[in-house]
Amino acid sequence: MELTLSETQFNLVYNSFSFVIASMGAALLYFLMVRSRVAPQHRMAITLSTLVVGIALYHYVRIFGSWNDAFTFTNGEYVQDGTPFNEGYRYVDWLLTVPLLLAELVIVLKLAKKTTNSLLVRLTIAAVAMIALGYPGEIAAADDSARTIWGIASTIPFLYILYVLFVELGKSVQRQSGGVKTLLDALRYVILATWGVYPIAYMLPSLIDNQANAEVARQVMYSLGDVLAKPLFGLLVLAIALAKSREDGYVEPGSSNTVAVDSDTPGATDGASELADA
Ligand code: RET
Repeated sequence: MELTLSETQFNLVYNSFSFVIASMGAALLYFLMVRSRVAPQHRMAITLSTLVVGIALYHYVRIFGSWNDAFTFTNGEYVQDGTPFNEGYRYVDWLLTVPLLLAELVIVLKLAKKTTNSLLVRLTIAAVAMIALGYPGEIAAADDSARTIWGIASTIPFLYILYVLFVELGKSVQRQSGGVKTLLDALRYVILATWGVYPIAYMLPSLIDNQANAEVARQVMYSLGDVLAKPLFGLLVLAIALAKSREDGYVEPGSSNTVAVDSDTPGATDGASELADA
């Protein structure tokens, strides 16, 4: 469908994509730099975070380019008369990154091998089904019932993923030690809050009459969702991996006080942590 956007509408999406590119790039560098602070047995989760933001960086560069190529600035407005904007980049990105994000969560838990494998297989299948079923609806017209049908089909594996994370994994999370347990709880709620943004953004073209507004809101919401679900999620996974490394007594090679005692450590007072950090 041909859209006409005001300068402000076009730029809102343009700047959101630019913001995502900067966030993914910064996260990529950061995850590479902090790697050695994590004990080798917990590094796999950081590797996955690094891959996720790297894959997203590439896709957002392509999304950004596709957005620019799709519009021409004529008479003070942006008219969509160029190469069609390719929504496919986003779905290919999710196809790769969503299973990796779920794998991060499972791997950082360090469960028995059999349980880990079973969770990885089931969550990957559900994630791939959720995204593959969502795509035909995403590219359907706003008033096409295909949008609703594919949306509902995609919600079934989505609910299954939430069931596994909140019901099945609940017991494993409760078994983790104090600080790690709090972080893992936070991580699951971050998933619930940020992943919930996607189906809402998907529904906007059917809910909002003004298609220009719907398109802008959808792109901005997907972009913010991706920053929260990838770099922010990666930072929480990093915090868990660091807490577990500390519990395992890991000290970064070549540093005297990298594993500083902090106020989360049982028995440490704030004063003690300041001394340890000094
Ligand atoms: C779709 C289609 C409509 C129904 C549902 C959807 C869910 C999408 C989700 C995407 C998550 C993406 C993430 C990306 C981060 O890297 C496909 C929009 C339920 C949950 C986490």
